Amino acid sequence: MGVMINGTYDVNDPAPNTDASGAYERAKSTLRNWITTDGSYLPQAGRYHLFVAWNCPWAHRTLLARAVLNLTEAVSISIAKPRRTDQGWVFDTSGAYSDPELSAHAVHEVYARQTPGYTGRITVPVLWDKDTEQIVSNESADITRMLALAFDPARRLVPKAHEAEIDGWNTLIHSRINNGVYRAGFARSQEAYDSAVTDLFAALDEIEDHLKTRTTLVGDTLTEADLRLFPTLARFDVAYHYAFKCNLKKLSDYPNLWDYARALYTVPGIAKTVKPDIYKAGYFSPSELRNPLGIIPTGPHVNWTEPPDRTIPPL
Ligand SMILES: N[C@@H](CCC(=O)N[C@@H](CS)C(=O)NCC(=O)O)C(=O)O
Repeated sequence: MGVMINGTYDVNDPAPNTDASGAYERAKSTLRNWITTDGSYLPQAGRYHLFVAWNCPWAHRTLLARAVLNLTEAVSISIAKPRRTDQGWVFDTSGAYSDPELSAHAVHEVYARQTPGYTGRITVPVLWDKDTEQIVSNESADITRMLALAFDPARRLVPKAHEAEIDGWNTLIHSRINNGVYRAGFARSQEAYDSAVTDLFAALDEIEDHLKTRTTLVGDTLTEADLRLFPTLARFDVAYHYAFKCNLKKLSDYPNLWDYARALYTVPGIAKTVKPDIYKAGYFSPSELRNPLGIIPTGPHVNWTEPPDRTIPPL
C-alpha cells in the first residue's frame, strides 16, 4: 500500500501511523466538499458515485445511509476487492469488483484526477462527482451526513430535534468504538493496546446499559448514530475479536447490544450490506505484524437472522 504525492502514486508507504508511545494515529481526510441544496454540488439523482469496499467500516456507514434512504438508484457504486495490494484498493476488469464508472484498475487512479494534484493516503470511501469529474469528499462522516441531509429533505436520519444528541453519540462511537478497535489492533506497544481495549469495552458496556431501556441509541427510532455504530458491531465477532485482539467479550455476549444489532439487520436495506466472509478475507489479509501467512479462520459463524426481541421501525 502506498501514498500519493502531488497526484503521483508511490507504492512505498513512508507514513508512520503510530506515535512515539506506540499508539495508532488515524490520518485526517483532506477532500471535504459538501453536497448542499444551495451550493455548487447539488443533490441530483445520478450525479454522484461512491467508491467503496465491503470490508471497510468507514465505507459501510455511507452504504448504510444510501441503503436505508433508498438511494441505491440515485447514487451508483464501485466496489474494490477486499484484499489490498501494493497498488492499494484495486478493481478487476469485469464482474462484481470492477469499476463501472471510470474503469479504473485501482482507487489511486480516481485520486490522481484531482486538480490540484492530491497528496495523501488513498482511502475509501470516495464520493465522486460525475459532472465535474472531481472527488467531492473522502470523509465518510461527511458523506453519510450529506446523504442524510441533502438527499432527504425530511432529515429522517438526523432530525433537527435530536441533532446534538446524535452528534454526541457519533463522537463517542467514533473515538472509542469505530476507531477504538483500530487503536487496539494497530497498537505497537502493550500500553497502547491495553488502554485502547479498556476504553473500547468500557464504551460497549455503557451502550449495553443504555440499550436495556431503549430500542435504539436516540429517540427509539433509527438515526445516523445507529448507522455509525453498526459497522463495528457487524465486524466484531468475525474480525475484531480475534484479528485485532478485542477479546474481553464478543458482541454476542452482550444481550442488549446483540439484540439491537440483529434488529438493525432487519431494517430494510441493511442485511444486503453485511458480508461476514468478506470481512474475514479483508481483516485476515497477509500482514507482517498481524497475520504473516494470510490464513483466514473458518469461524466463528454468527447467526444474524436469529429473530431479535426488539423492533426498529423502518424509516
Ligand atoms: N477518514 C476516512 C478514513 C477511511 C479509511 O481509513 N479507510 C481505510 C479502509 S477501512 C483505507 O482506505 N485505508 C487505506 C490507507 O490508509 O492507506 C473516512 O472515514 O472516510
